[in-house]
Amino acid sequence: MDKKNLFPTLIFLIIIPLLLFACGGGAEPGTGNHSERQRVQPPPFNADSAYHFVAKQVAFGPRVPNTEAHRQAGRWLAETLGRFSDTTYIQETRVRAYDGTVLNIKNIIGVFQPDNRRRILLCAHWDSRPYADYDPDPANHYTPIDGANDGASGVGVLLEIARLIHQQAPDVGIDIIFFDAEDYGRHRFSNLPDQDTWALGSQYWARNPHRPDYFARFGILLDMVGASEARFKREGYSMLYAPNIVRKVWETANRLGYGHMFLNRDGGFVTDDHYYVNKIRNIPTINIIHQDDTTEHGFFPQWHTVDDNMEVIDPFTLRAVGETVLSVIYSE
Ligand code: AHN
Ligand code: ZN
Repeated sequence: MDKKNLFPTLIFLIIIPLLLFACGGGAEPGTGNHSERQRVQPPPFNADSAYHFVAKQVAFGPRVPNTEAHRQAGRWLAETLGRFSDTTYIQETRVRAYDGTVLNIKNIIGVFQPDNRRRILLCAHWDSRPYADYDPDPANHYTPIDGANDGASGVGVLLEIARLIHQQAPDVGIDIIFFDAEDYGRHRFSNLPDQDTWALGSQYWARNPHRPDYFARFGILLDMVGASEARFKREGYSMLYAPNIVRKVWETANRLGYGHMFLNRDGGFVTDDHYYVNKIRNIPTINIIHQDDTTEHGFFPQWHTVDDNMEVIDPFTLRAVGETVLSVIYSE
């Protein structure tokens, strides 16, 4: 074989593998466009660990402000989050509830990588409702609830995320806030006005952040993220204030195989902690919240009843939400 005939062959031998390599690198199976690709593979979310964190909170009894169970649960949450985070803040204050009751409350804040200027806020409420005012039995209308799903589920998922980012740090700084007194809103059968009666802990934090110049690129609130058959629709205020974050999170869930739970449908507007984080602190924050239009109140069937207990909790739902949030923070 003479040199002239060998040249085109050599070109092909060199160029073809190069082309294949270049294409292969850009088309890994299961990944989407560049903006949503993983920077680092997130650690595996342990649904049993998250479930245990939910059960542990519920075991203290209803976490209603000014009760012993609330004090004990608050102490345990501060200790547990404090074991995982670099810095912990306990923000203690008194707020006035809609009925005039003065509540001793505690926002519990865990900071990871305090010197990182790129930050993501993750939050949930840790208190439980003082009344089961949607219970089918009127005898329970003033009974405090376990709030296994309404409250403890979001905190459980975030404690598991805290445990994991402590082991393997993502590229961004994370702030985890457990807000108090979200669920002391006006009783269904009260004649008092309802304006701003919910989310008292986040209203306080939004006006008095743990660091005066606090800012995050975006925030994610988890509320009622543990019931079996949970369905998450695009919540109204989330779409109003942070539509691109909703899109990012829903696309991530879909890519992970949870498209049947994160529906591409609009839900209602829910006055929840994220509303005040958006409105007062101007941090674009979404709410991942179980909405169900077959119930009269629009939430999961046991909402604000004495049946919102551990029986409602399904580790599969905790995992779907936990994996999705983890994937979002490790791709940031
Ligand atoms: C209202 O019903 C106005 N807000 C519901 C927010 C909430 C209660 N989240 C959990 N419990
Ligand atoms: Zn509630």
